[in-house]
Amino acid sequence: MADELDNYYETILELTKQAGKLVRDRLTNKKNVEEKDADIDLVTETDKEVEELLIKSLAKKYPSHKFIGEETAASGKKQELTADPTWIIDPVDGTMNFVHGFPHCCICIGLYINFEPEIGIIYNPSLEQLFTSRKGKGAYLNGKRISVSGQTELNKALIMVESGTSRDEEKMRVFKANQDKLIPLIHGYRTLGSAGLDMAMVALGCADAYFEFGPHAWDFAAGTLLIREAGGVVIDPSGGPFDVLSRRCLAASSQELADAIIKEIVQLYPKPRDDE
Ligand code: LIP
Repeated sequence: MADELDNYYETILELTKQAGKLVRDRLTNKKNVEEKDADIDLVTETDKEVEELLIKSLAKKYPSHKFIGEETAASGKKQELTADPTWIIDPVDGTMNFVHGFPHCCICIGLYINFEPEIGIIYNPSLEQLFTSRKGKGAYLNGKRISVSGQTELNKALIMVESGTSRDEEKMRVFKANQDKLIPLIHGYRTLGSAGLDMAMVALGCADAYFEFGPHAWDFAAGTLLIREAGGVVIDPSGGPFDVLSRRCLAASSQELADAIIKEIVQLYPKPRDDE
């Protein structure tokens, strides 16, 4: 199995760099932008082309593998996670940033086997930031080992948040309530417009926590392993075990900080789940 995982890792690294060139070269180009579920939930031809490149190449080399992709899901194809090796892909995470030429967007790729993450890759090609992780082997940025900050105190924490890609009334109410509650208690609120990059900042130790209600498995899959391998925690925002299909995530540099955030925030349970 170790040799197989080595092979998977080398393959996906090469494909990620190929895909990253498309994103980097097109960041400031004019784009064909379509709206998905909301007027701020966007997709471009590059999102689709990157996902197709990754899935077609992986499927050709590993025909028994399964795939969960943001744009495949958007086309209506049912997405399910089984024990089989499953690649969970967000081809351009932070599409709104990509549309604006704002260089904070990334390719997120997680490989799950037996429902557990084995490989997590987050690549921002515009800034040449390649975050990599393998189960039990640590977390890296451009080949250099990284670790979470270890911050335990809420009043010293920089917290990553996102307002999301929907203007859903309940989601906006909860987002504002949590913003109003937390801002007076913490060092600062920051938003990059990409769940993947938010999670990468926690793994890098330059942010101390991230939480969000609403994204999908493809937003969370890679960052979950990256943060855990960097020494952090990734759990459900109510304190229970993390469920990659739940559309809910709380990542933190320590369990103490996660517990402090849980005490303060209002919960939201986005529907439908990714497996509904
Ligand atoms: C985005 C996430 C972001 C979230 C948005 C959206 P996309 O991913 O990275 O954290 O707030 O709702 O899901 O749509 O740009 O791939």
